[in-house]
Amino acid sequence: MSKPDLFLIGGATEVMLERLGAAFTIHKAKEMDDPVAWLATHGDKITYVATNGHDGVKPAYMAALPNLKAISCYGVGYDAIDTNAARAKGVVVTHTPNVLNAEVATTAVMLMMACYRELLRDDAWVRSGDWEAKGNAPLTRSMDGQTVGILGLGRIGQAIADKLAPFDTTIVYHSRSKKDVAYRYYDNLAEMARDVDALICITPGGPSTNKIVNREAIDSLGPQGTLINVSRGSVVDETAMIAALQEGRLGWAGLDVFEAEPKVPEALRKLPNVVLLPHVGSATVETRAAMGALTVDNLLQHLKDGTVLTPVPECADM
Ligand code: NAP
Ligand code: 8YV
Repeated sequence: MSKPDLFLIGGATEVMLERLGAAFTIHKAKEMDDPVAWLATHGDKITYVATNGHDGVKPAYMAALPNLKAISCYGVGYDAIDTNAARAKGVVVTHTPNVLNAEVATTAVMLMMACYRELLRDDAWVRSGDWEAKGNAPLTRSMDGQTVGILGLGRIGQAIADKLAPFDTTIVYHSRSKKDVAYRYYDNLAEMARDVDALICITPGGPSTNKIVNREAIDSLGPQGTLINVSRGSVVDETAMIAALQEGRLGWAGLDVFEAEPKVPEALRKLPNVVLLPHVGSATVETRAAMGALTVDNLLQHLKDGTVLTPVPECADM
């Protein structure tokens, strides 16, 4: 019996390719000169798609996949996939929640530590010979005992709060709804930003969070404040953030995600008070293996009995 056809958007690990290849005939968008043109001819035979949070599924691809059954996203964030359009076509969308909570939380804490303890400046102090030439590096700030505001106290937000506990932090949070937790809840983001030393963004991307960290929130955080973003670049008004960092209205920023990544504004790259990472929140061998396994497991499960393991909330009842 011939294997069902899978359209692979973006990359996949060797292990994923091996497991997928055993069950599906894989068609790699990345190896096609013109994927839309290829789909115009072959799209009707594709029943499964594997993609990732960054590439998602372009509307032009969706339109050319009339017999699609499931989209499996390698990542928990799925703002690059139009889940309503998928649902309307009877296509179930899956993602990879929970398996990356600890890793992304580590990345957030690492960025915060790097900002507070000036990791990059002090590394450069040693490498440049400044230590020998100028003496001890200037003092930094302690990360202990800080009040930290978490924007988006979901799965990863809670993991960040847990990882910060040994630093004797006071955790507060803002999200759309109050959670059943002991931390103080703010229904207003700017108000929370005014009361905290550091603000950590870990909401989904998409229209409801677009630039919610705006000039008002940034100015509320203030010259002694630290902004950490491990959510999506779209969540922070990047232009307002850069201006605030340049003018000393915001102290520091630790960023894993950017508005137009992998393009990062030159003005941001030049700033000394930022730590920049190339969207590597979940990017360890161990965590990517777990994400890859769940991405494939969802597809194999659907192939077996039409159910999936971890649907996105919008598709939970399909
Ligand atoms: P989750 O469990 O669904 O948590 C999301 C949180 O955001 C919830 O507390 C939610 O609470 C809040 N939220 C949603 N919309 C909001 C809004 N408009 N205003 C304020 N709060 C809002 O998701 P998760 O698994 O923790 O993942 C969160 C996100 O992290 C992903 O969607 C992805 O974008 C990002 N991420 C980044 C990386 C990376 O590599 N940097 C890796 C993994 C994930 P309410 O519903 O009450 O508002
Ligand atoms: C991935 C992420 O880098 O899970 C997410 O939402 O942002 C990251 O874990 C992304 O999905 C691309 O694979």
